[in-house]
Amino acid sequence: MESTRKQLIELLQKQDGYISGQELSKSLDISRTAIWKHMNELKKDGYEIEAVQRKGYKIIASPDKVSVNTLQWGLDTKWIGRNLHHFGQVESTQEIAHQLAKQGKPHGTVIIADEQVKGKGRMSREWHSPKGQGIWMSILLRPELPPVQAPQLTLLAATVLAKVVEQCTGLRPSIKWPNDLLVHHKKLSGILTEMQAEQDKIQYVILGIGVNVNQEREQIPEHLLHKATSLKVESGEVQNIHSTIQAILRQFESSYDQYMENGFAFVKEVWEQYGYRIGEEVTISTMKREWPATLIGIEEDGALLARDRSGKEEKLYSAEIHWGEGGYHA
Ligand code: BTX
Repeated sequence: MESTRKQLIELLQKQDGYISGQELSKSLDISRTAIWKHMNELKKDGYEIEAVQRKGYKIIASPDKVSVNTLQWGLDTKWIGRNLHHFGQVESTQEIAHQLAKQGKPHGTVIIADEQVKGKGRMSREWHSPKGQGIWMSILLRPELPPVQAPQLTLLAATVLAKVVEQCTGLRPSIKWPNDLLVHHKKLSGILTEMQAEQDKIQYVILGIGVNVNQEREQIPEHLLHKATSLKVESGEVQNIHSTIQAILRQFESSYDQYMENGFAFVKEVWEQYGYRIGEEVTISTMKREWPATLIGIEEDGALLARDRSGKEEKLYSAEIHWGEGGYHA
């Protein structure tokens, strides 16, 4: 049933003009009544389908509804999202992605939920993921890379999100090392990278992406108000979630392929164009200490480069950046 509908959408999509019920029923080997029933289901999914006598059917608008059909409709990617799972409510898309990875699902598998009730941030922090208001998505990757290079994928994902946000809304986000996307100093998006690896080989990486899209200011929980924002709050416009997801997937595939072919240099370049507080003094903290330092940029391997007040430069692989009074950080 599901796959017939998918084929039906593909046939309608291929067509510039109309396609007759007869042609559809022949291609799919089902009756005209069955076609008509499927059309009604598509309409329920939010597709606008025009039916003209003696001409046939044509899709005139795909819905602003997130479903496997709407996400795959017009998604012209080679490997990302070809295998796509969509859920209403889940605990965390990361957990589902791990299960699917262990079942052997392919590189590029995408898991999307409308709502997460146990959305995860880094270091067991929570990620608020309210229903239908954002992008809560995990991408399963099976890169042929040594495990030490996995953090580069986080930086790559951050550049992808920055580009898409800029293209879709005109807002100019910045990336706080390593992975927060900020607009007007508030967090719009977060990335959580989890990896399963052996000594020198990655088995898989789950790249978790959370983007606040259509929350109104009043809908952001009190405890996050001073540090979180959404595309709607910043742009003043409701954004189409499913086309934003498609834009992320397209951009991700193209950047990932480029990275695999040419290495990290171009990611570094893009990252530094969006880099937050580069050239400014911030407070850096690690598990062991906290000190003021000027951010210089990122290294060829993705590490953060900072200079302390004595002029000494240091490469950091794991640290938090703070600024402002009271060491506030997003
Ligand atoms: P992080 O550890 O950098 O950020 C988590 C912190 O951000 C929280 O402690 C909280 O202060 C703040 N925060 C929580 N929710 C939000 C929000 N919606 N917007 C802005 N700030 C918030 C960032 O971790 C990584 C987030 C990845 C989320 C994705 S969603 C799909 C996938 N599934 C899953 O469970 N996690 C990932």
